[in-house]
This record gives sequence, C-alpha cells and structure tokens, in this order.
Amino acid sequence: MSSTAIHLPYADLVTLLERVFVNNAVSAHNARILAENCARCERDGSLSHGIFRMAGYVSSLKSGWVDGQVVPEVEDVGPAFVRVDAKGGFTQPAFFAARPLLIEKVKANGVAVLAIRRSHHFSALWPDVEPFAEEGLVALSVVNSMACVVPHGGKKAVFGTNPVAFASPRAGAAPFVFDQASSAIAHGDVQIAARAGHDLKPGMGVDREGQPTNDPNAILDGGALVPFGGHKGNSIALMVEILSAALTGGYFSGEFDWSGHKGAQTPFTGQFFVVIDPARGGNDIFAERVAGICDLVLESGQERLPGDRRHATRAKAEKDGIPLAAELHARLLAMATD
Ligand code: NDP
Ligand code: PYC
Repeated sequence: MSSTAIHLPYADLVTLLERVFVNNAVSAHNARILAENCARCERDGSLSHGIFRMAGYVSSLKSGWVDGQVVPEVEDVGPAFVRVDAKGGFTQPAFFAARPLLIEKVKANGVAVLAIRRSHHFSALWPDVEPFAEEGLVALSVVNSMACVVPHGGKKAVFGTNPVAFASPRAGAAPFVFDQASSAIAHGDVQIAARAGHDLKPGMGVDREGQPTNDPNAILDGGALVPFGGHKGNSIALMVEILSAALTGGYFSGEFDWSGHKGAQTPFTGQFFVVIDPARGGNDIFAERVAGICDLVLESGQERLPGDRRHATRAKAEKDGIPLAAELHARLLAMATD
C-alpha cells in the first residue's frame, strides 16, 4: 500500500464504484449491485476481486462483450428449481433477480437449486453464498471461467479457474465460509504477482511449452495454470464445468469466443447454486454442531478457519475505512467521468 493511502468508508466506495459502472453503460440498478459486490471484496481484503477488477469490468463493457443494461429472465421450472437467463449480462443482477424465488422454494421444500446461464462472473463467490448462511441456510455455489487451466496430465487449457464456495451457519460466530479456486492459484493472483514482479510458489503453472514454471508472466503469456491437488482438484474443476455450464445451459470455459471483442476480460459462462434449509435435517442444534466441529479443528492446531482473515480485515475496514492508494482513488474518479 502506498504511503499516500486514503481510507474510504464502505458507503463512499460503493457510491464511487457505482458511478464508474453507470459511466460505462451499466443501468443504475445493475451498477448498484456490482458496486456493492466489488466494495465488499475490497473491504474484506479479497484483493484479487475487488477494485483490481474495475479496469477489467470497464474494458469488457467498452468492448461490447457484456451488456450492463440487460434485464435477466427468471423462470420457475420446478418445485425446487429456478433458472435464469442472464442474457449476456453480469451474473450478480441475475442472481439477485432470482434470489427471492429461490429462498421461497428452499423454505417450501427444504432445498432448491438455481441455474444461471449466459452470465459474466468476474468476482469472488463468497459474497454470493455468505448471506444465505447469515439467514440460517446452507449454500454451495460454483462458477466456471475462461480456459486457463490445463487438466492433470493434459496439454491444452480446458478448465477455468472454477471456484467452489460453501457457507453454513455456525452458532456463536460468523458463518463458516470457504471460497477457493480449483486451480492451484486464482488467475487474478497470477496477474497481481506479475505486476509486483514476484515469482509464484512451485507447482502452480506451466509455460507455453508445457514446462513447469514459477514465472507469472510465462503463465500469462501462453502458459496455463494447473488444478490444485493433481487429479483430485482436476475432478473438482471438471465437476464445476458440468454444473455451471452443462447443467445451466451456459458455455464451458473453453467454448465461448471473445476474439471479436478486443479488451474483453469477463468470462461468459454460468453459475450453479444449491441451497438447503438445515432445519429439515431433524437436528435442531445444527449450528451448534457446526461450531463444535470448527472448534475441534482449531483445537487440533489449525491456525485459523477459512473466512477468519476476511472477517478480521472487514472489522478493521469498518473501524478505519477501506485503505486505497491515492493514485488508485484518482484512477477510479477518472473512470467515473472519462
Ligand atoms: P485462497 O487460496 O486465497 O483462499 C481459499 C480459501 O481458503 C478462503 O476461504 C480462505 O479464507 C481460506 N484460507 C486461505 N488460507 C488459509 C489458511 N492458512 N487456513 C485456513 N483457511 C485458509 O483463494 P483462491 O486463490 O483459491 O481464490 C481467490 C478468489 O478468487 C476466491 O474468492 C474465488 O471465488 C475467486 N475466483 C473467482 C473466479 C470467477 O470465475 N469469478 C475464478 C477463480 C477464483 P480467507 O478468505 O479468510 O483467507
Ligand atoms: O481470478 O481466476 C480468477 C478469475 C477468473 C475470472 C474471474 N476471476
């Protein structure tokens, strides 16, 4: 962080990001949703998917690759199944359009799925699932992205970085939430390492000849990432393609063609959710049981649980404001008017 860092209250950052989106042909409704999502990532220190992504959002919008104005179409297709056609717009407005019906179905049936297709997801997944757990529900979501991950033992990038996020209520504490790419590292973090001039840890990617490399530039320049955990992460990445694309009716990570849109950066794929009401499990101390297993993990010596770092960063930002380099703040102001 630059020595000239400023600290913005969350609400001010949302307003600024909203102005950037509106200035780049996003409807006021969609801009608010996207700005809140991005500001939440920045507030929680999810820096690979916070303000860092604003240039990519704007570049994709300017290229005509994504439609910021579109109104998604929500379809009620079964007692426990909601489907949304995002029609080439961002995923988050499609998700918010479907959310009330999804929750109604979860309450009625104990479980429901949401399948979003023809959508652009350019953010972290935890903001999508964490609020379900805050409302007492268990949620799992997956999204596929753009082909930059070579299958285990394979030669050509097929998978996206395909994250999986899970959220569960936990008694006496913030929900248990994890959100992780199925690649050894998120593409955003490779870009950040390249900008900072840092090598990656071994085992994260290959160069354009398929040789292992720690150089983020070699990965970005014709190389690829690998799944985390060898063949096991490979199967998770494949499952994400099946759920997010085959099942939703969206594109696989290697299937969409953005070559006609110079500057396009947002993957045009799909997203899948399953949301469960744990009260149907017949165990009225579910949240206490979750707290119990989390405590056992910590007592066994794991330093922290997933989400703890985010919540600590959030608490600091709520007290001191969200830290932002002055130059970055100036760039955002320019993006809101240029
Ligand atoms: P990380 O490896 O940084 O973290 C993955 C998870 O592990 C987080 O829940 C994190 O919690 C937790 N964690 C990290 N370190 C520890 C530790 N030492 N002990 C316990 N838990 C730990 O994330 P990734 O690099 O895999 O992904 C980064 C982001 O990129 C995600 O938010 C993901 O959704 C996003 N992404 C989005 C894509 C898209 O298509 N939209 C594609 C790929 C990735 P904590 O957050 O508290 O550190
Ligand atoms: O960081 O891997 C990533 C990513 C892909 C799409 C959005 N984020």
